[in-house]
Amino acid sequence: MKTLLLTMLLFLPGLAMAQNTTESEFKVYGACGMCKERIENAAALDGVTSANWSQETRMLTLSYDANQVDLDEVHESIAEAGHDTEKVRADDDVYENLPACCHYDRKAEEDNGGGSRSSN
Ligand SMILES: [Cu+2]
Repeated sequence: MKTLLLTMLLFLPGLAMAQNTTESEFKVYGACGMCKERIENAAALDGVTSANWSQETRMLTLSYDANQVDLDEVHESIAEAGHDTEKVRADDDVYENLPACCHYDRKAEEDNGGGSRSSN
């Protein structure tokens, strides 16, 4: 009896940790191998089990536990690191501070609502 209880105590946490992994793929703007590292590091939030960005296709493939992390948080984190995603645009300042080799062609500013900003 005592052994059974012990076995259950050891076993239950294992069950609770069973992960529910979701796969997702989205576009992240970047240029070189440094970008790849930066993007993948920024994407590696708690709950993300793997992040792989392709320099060729500019697609980020993500495996994550949707109970632990929201996809929007990953977009935000990548944008904070200086990279536009298909959903979130990075701050111009952060982008400007990237090394020269990392100055990728930016995402079109189509979602800025049509107001003309010609002055500088
Ligand atoms: Cu780069």
